[in-house]
Amino acid sequence: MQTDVANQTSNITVEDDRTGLSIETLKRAFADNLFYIQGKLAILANFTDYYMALSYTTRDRLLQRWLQTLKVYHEQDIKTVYYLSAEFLMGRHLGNSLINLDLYESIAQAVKESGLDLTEILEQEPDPGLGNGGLGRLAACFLDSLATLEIPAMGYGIRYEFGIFNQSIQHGWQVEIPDKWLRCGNPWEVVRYESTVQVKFGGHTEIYNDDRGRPHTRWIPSFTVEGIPHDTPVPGYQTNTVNTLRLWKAEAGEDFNFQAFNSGDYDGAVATKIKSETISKVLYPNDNTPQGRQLRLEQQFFFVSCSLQDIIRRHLKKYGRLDNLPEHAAVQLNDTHPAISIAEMMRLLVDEHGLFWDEAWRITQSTFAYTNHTLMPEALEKWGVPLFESLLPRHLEIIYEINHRFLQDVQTWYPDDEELLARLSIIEENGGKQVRMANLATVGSHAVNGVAALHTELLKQDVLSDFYKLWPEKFNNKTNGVTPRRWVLLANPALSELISEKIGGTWLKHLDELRKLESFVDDSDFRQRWRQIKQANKQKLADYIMAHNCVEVDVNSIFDIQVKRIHEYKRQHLDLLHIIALYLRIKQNPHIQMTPRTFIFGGKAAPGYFMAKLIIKAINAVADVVNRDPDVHGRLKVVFLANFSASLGQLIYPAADLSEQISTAGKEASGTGNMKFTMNGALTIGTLDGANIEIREEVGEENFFLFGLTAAEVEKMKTDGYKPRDYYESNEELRHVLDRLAMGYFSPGDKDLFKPLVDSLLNHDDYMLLADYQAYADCQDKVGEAYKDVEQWTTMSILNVARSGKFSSDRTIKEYCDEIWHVKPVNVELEPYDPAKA
Ligand code: 4GP
Repeated sequence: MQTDVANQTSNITVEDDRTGLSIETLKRAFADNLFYIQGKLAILANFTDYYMALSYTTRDRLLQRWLQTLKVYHEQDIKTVYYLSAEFLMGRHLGNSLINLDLYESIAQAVKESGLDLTEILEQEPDPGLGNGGLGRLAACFLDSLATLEIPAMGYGIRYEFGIFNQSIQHGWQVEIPDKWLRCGNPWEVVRYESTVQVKFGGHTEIYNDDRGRPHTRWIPSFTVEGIPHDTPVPGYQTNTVNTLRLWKAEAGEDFNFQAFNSGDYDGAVATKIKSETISKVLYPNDNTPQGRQLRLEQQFFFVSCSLQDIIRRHLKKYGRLDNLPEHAAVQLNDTHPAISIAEMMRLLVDEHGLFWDEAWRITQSTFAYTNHTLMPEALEKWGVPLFESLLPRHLEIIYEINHRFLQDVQTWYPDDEELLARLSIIEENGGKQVRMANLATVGSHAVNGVAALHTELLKQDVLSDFYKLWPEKFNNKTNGVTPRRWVLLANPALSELISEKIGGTWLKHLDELRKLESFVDDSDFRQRWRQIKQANKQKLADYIMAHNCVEVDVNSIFDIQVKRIHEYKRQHLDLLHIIALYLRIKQNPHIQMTPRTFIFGGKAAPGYFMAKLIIKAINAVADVVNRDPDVHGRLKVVFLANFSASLGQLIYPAADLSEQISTAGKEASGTGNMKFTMNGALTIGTLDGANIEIREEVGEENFFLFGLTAAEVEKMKTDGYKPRDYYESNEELRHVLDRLAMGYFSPGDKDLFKPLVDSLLNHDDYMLLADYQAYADCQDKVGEAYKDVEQWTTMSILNVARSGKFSSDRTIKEYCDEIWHVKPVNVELEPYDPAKA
């Protein structure tokens, strides 16, 4: 099936009107695509048709760069980054592609001249939610930066048919609805059937002798699944480079079994097909918590095996040998989800390509690197040995062999330290044998990194401390970043325009240049426009809230926002305790002065996470009471925005005055929402956790609202015996707040509804809300005061943006390139269209 590009040439060239950029050509292409691709007459077309036609128009322009990029990569001697991730939360493609191709203005004009409005068309695109939260979105920001920096790179993942569920709020509760994002087709993917791969599962292994009588092991699987690549172009910003995101769809080798069909067994005839397709059916909706289900391990192995086979196939085609793989491929493991790669690479090299173990191990270790994204012990992935054995029998053998050799080395370095061996072992022996994926990833990689300075330190001191002692040189920090193209230029066009007017447009590729804004901080015209832009962004969000929540909010109030996954460690309920306290202050003293606030929440809870779902219900219950109480008199509003997503984020971040980053110190690995808020001029109220620490260092402590225990204090308090009830007893306001919640004040008709929440805080409070409560409330009072000084607030907002340059994912990616991957940019020149060849 495969065609060899190098040996076949044709004289086919593309037409100018599929690549031309003039308004006239764009209009014609748009109309043509509506007619010929979408099959619609303009008078009968709906917005989805327009969206599709415009996407194809844009994709044609992308394809020219994409194919040219592939050609250059094919011809040149390069090293490529392969980013393996079970999640890619890409966000909508159309707007981003237009921005990166520098086509936004022309397309907007072409669409306008066609009698339509671009922003309305952009809203039609389903947001591809192939990720849960921070980890998946980071992968998407990284792909944007890799392409922008002209680094040869490929993302590898799973083409889930159903992404993260759509969240609707019914009677205050989260209800999950399947996300049928592919229902209307996906104009951004190209299916590459010719590169289909076979993935084996189950069965057993056996020893056989080769022609020369040497023994080898082979794997006899019990079933095989096909992986079909679906490629999406990933354009860089203002560059010709368009990289590829390759997502694998699982299919059965044979669609149905004719024998079974003919004998009337219709279910049996399609059983294999259903079993195979289930593998890429749906994303597990858990963030920061693994779900130890067989299907999840099947998903992980499926995309890993597809991707590694693909990498090896292409490498062999180009170089004909494997010893030089590390010189041409750097594979990054995005958390432990793809960690089975270490064993699969060994299997492919040893069993399928006949390399000796030591050589295969050298290649594996020098090719792979591993990023850890969480310190929470319960989030470290482990798989039961029996499950492993039944699904991946050969991999279990290989893991035992890796472990055996590794522990032998450790024994020579640290003789007679049984406990050390037990901690380092890839196999956990206590309470049912388990494979520890973080240990496998660490042993099999040449670099291990955390995602913010504190997180990396804690990895070294705590979670992976034994490995750090063995190999200090393996460990390094790569503080996360976010792409300013999506999160500022696309999300906040008015602010971007103002910035470019003042300092030129190059900041979008060199975010440190934002520092130049500091020289305008006293310019009153600039300051006024800064405020007007924020105000207009707040109005847009207010309109959205009115349309979706039927709540009227005051754009002159502080927009105090917490959007992220709902998790106890992120402490949305700390925010809520404070809101209840403010409300009770008003009830006690109806004339109390208070800076008006609009508290806005958004985020999904894992469907099986009871406490997180109860927190959502509690926010909505408090909102119901507060928003309806006439005594409040415009001082407080509480809003829970349903179905938080990348696209909703683009509306929310630019409208924020205050960014809530209030996790228990030591629990949030980095955070990336914190960076998006900062870049859009919100001030942060936050703890010394994750990247907050570095944000505060950059923007200056006077421009950041800090509160709370440090990670070391949290640990110390825990070891000394933390008693949350003491805080309850000694703090009157806190006591009232908790009592009201527990008594059913916010849940008439079900007075015990929030008791589990209160009980958990009083009896365990694993995330130290009560210990941090007063510091948080005091800090919030300072925020309220600060907001009254409009001029001072404006200065702080400008300085936050001006000093946010470090948090561009371009900076992060440059560090990965220089310190882990050792890759260089590759320039892609477009070949000019030659009408004579047409
Ligand atoms: C997240 C971390 O919780 C967050 O702090 C970090 O910014 C993000 O990864 C990207 O590094 N982890 C997950 C997860 O999303 O599922 O473990």
